[in-house]
Amino acid sequence: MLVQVRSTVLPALLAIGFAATAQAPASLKDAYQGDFVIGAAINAAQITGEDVRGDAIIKAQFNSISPENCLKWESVHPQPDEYDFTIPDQYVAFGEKSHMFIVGHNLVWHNQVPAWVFRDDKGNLLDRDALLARMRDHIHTMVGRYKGRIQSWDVVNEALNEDGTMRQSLWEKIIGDDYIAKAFQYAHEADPQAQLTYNDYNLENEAKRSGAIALITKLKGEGVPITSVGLQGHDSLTWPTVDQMDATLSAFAKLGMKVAISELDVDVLPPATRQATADVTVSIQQNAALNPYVNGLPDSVQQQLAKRYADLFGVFLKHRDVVNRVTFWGVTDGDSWRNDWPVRGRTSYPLLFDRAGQPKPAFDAVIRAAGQPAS
Ligand code: 9MR
Repeated sequence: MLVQVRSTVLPALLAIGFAATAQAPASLKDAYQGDFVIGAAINAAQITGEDVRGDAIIKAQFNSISPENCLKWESVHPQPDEYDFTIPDQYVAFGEKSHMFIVGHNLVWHNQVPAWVFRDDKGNLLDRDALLARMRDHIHTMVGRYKGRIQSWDVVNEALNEDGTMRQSLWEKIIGDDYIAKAFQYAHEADPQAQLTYNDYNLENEAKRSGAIALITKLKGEGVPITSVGLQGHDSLTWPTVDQMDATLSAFAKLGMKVAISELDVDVLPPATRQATADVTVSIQQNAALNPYVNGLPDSVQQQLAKRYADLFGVFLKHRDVVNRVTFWGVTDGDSWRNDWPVRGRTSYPLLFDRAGQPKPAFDAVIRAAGQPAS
């Protein structure tokens, strides 16, 4: 057993140690100490300790965690009277043990929510009051259980369309636009100290960003306890531009919001959709042209990825008074949702650690970018 653990952990530690000798500081969390916390979304194998190599990287490199899937409604609350807190409790304990900033993701979303949530026992859609009661109960149960332990909740996820209008989800159709205000109120009642976030993708695009600005301005005007915006950051080598990022961070800062880069990854594969999206319902047929790097990432692309990450961190640093967290959506390339979305079974390279748990040139670039804010 000892031999097995040593042989799995040592390469990861050596990799990290190697970076340490190349330049100091050696960890992401140390490099950005005093700027913002650096997080990773972690999966069940990492939470339970099964992924020994992944856990070594998480503990060495990150001071914040997000739950990739285990706190979503369908996982934690699969039936009306059934909550399963087995993995979520371990998730929170994992973060506490390493004194991490712990994120809750998410409370109200149109995906990964069971169909029963919106229906009565005869299968009919609920009315506004009944759905509000169900939403309140879920939020109070979740936020109340981890009060003072989960520091920041993604309260509402992806409520806007690309043109900035409200998404016609069942939440919106049944309750009305004020489901968002209600969700934030319930979360605040359950833990008045928690940071409460509106989380979405593509807010760097002007139309959607304008919608978010209007939404937040309205919520703030009504005294709704929203503290921050989550920019998911499912980026590519070319989108969003540094200028779009810069303008987006300035715009939310102006509203008095803190900003979390909440789900960062950078896609290097050929785009499979015409417009950049993180809509998890999109699915495209696999073909070789869409999956060009099965046998490894060419050095030229590796360098582009490194440069891209350095540029993005330059903007985050420029806005470090506003950005309070940068969270990667996964630990190693092998863990990433990008291997199966929007095309199943591709070999994707969006993160800072490769499939063997080794730091990539992009890791060194992010470390080097620390302390050098863009002007
Ligand atoms: O990474 C998550 C993946 O494992 C799930 O299959 C997927 C299903 O909805 O959700 C992924 O995480 C999403 C996050 O919760 C919200 N923003 C988009 C993320 C990537 O799809």
